[in-house]
Amino acid sequence: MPREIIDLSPPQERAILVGAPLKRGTAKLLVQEHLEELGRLADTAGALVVGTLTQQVERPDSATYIGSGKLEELKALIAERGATVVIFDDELTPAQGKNLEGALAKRVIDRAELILDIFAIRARSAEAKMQVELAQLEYSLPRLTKLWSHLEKFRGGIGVRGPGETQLETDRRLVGHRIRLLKERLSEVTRSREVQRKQRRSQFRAALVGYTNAGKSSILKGMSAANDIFVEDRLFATLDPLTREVSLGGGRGGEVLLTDTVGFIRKLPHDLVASFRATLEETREADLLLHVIDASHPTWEEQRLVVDDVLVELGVHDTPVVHVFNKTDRLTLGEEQALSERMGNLLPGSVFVSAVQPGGLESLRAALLEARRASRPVREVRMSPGDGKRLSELHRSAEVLGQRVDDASGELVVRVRAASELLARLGLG
Ligand SMILES: Nc1nc2c(ncn2[C@@H]2O[C@H](COP(=O)(O)OP(=O)(O)OP(=O)(O)O)[C@@H](O)[C@H]2O)c(=O)[nH]1
Ligand SMILES: [Mg+2]
Repeated sequence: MPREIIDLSPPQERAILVGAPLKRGTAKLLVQEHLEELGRLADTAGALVVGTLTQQVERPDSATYIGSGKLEELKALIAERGATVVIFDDELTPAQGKNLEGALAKRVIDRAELILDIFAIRARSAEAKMQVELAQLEYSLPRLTKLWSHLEKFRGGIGVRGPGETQLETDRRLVGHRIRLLKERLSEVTRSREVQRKQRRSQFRAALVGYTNAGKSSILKGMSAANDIFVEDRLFATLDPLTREVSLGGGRGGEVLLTDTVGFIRKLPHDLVASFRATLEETREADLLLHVIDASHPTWEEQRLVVDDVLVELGVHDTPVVHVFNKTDRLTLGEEQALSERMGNLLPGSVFVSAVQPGGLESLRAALLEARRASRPVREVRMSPGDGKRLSELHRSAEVLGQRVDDASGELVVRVRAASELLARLGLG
């Protein structure tokens, strides 16, 4: 007799997406694209999208974000599609979230909350888990009353009094306590990471940054020929930074360190950016940023600006950037030519690659080799032969290509490829 299969997985959430951009903003032009991306986020979080609703608002209603007519429409749509959750593309205030939940009798979340959810589901390392929890707590702090109204519903029952102000205060204190604890633990992790980083200080470092799903991990995989790198056609496949040594060819010392990082997205919650700061420290210390762009994406230009904004928020806007247009295999030859001509003026130095085509990363290799040469010029420095301290520092932190004694002066002449800052620090610049 066939055994009965019991499905223990929780029922899938059925989501309705709401996009309500401001009439005077530019987001209204891209509302469909933004909802499509929100749909991908919902899918990544495990929900099924059963409907969408849009409205252009003059300014958000302070109580319910959308107007009362739209709210009725939303109610009807929820009933018709059997929705279990409503997801707003725009940021809701704690009060709006609470009011909407009251009016719709369904869970209501916004884009930021959805992104936090996804990070929570996908975090693997202890560090990423702590960072996500910290961001979630920071996000929930001003919304604690809302959480409580949930719990009240669960408790149900007539005559059960809601938590008074005292309970709320206790909660705030507990959350505050946990936040402090997480911050302390995270700063310990940061310290040990710093030690690791110092050990690799001498090498040229490039960091892959960019919009989620642009192909950062695929590029690291292609460049390092590693097969343990996780690539997936979902948003936020990567949360933890991963650094690999990549050989560029071109002889001895042709290696650079390449770091893969978490992707960015529109309206990335500030709490998340703040708590991932430690992870993104790798980005901050890089000699070069490789800004990876999905050239085949219809809104790549907007994505590029989003990434630029986050980089400014992280304080890394002074690091040199090479724009890497990826997925060119999805463009026609004509499209690729037109793009490269346009970028020749707009973003000189851009490279055009495909992470999945054989040989598709050669132009990036060349650009890296060039950037490395430029930032680590070969120089001859002179010192006294007895200056063991500086000589050993050069061997440790730079690449010594040769050394000889100058017959005339008796000085030691060292040919070295080194960062100018290092030579300056040693008084050899
Ligand atoms: N056609 C094509 N697909 C690519 C290329 N590069 C990456 N992809 C695909 O794009 C999807 C995302 O690639 P990832 O390398 O995971 O992207 P990522 O930037 O690391 O994404 P996150 O870690 O989510 O931020 C995967 O399905 C890849 O196979 C490319 O050059 N051409
Ligand atoms: Mg990735």
